[in-house]
Amino acid sequence: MMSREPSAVPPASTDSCFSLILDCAGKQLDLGSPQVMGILNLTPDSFSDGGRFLNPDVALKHALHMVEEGAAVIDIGGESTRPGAQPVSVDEELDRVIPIIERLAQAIPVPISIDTNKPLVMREAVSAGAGMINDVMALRELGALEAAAETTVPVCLMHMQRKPRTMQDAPHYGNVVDEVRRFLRQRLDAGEAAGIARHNMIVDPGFGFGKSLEHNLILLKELQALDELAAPVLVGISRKSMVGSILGDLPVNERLMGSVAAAVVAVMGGAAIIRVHDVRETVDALKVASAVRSAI
Ligand code: 7PM
Repeated sequence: MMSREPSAVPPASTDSCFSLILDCAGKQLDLGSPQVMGILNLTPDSFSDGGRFLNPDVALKHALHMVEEGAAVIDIGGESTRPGAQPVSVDEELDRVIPIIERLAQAIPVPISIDTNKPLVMREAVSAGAGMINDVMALRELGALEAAAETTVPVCLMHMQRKPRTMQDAPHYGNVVDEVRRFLRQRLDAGEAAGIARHNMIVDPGFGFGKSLEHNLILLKELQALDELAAPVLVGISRKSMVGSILGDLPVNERLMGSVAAAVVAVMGGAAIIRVHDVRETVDALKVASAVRSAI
């Protein structure tokens, strides 16, 4: 057991390696046991006005539902960081997410995570009430390190080989675990140099981001190798193509069981936060995994 500042959970009662409670702009995220991050649905059917603006009532209802199901944090993104997504302008991203964050921050008791790589969106989202930054570019955009440091909220640094548009064109590694770990260590160091507290940084191997099925499987099998970074690990596998491929090219709406299985494997490998679409099912499965992990 490692105790890291700021600590409030007695080590004997915890499952994860982190007796750590993150302060997400006044709302707490307790990583003493594995937690679920619910993905706020921003698919076209939750948009009105020809698909440009999200209907805040639909978003609020979905977020409240996920909180009732046990989500400890809600992730919201303007879709610009999704693989293959059309890049959206900063103004469009702000128009999409800021009104939702303002509403959600008042309405839900758990922190809101903003999925963005744009410095201005980070700043505006935290001003609007977001309590965490989720950056699939790991703060590599110009000005992102400084913006994240100034917000003082926790940041998730994700590994991605190349850029979303080209990342799945024959991804290649010498040793995928070593290379992902080295990248994340370098981004933790860059974050710290920019003034982000070590205890406010989370790492994520970025399943599906510039990785073949074999790369994803090795990373999941060897997840424990990231413990060396002494940062909480976030894992996002929910409904991803790695699950579909393993199950004989199952379509995205039939990947629940496989996604839950992967979440359990990740928690047994030490993951602290699991990012998912299906909150209730994952919360139940993680309670079982966590109970097994903390058995003495
Ligand atoms: C299409 C393909 C749409 C893939 C959306 C995706 C992660 C993330 C995403 C992750 C963190 C998805 C992905 N994945 N942020 N954002 N970790 N930190 O399946 O694995 O949601 S987008």
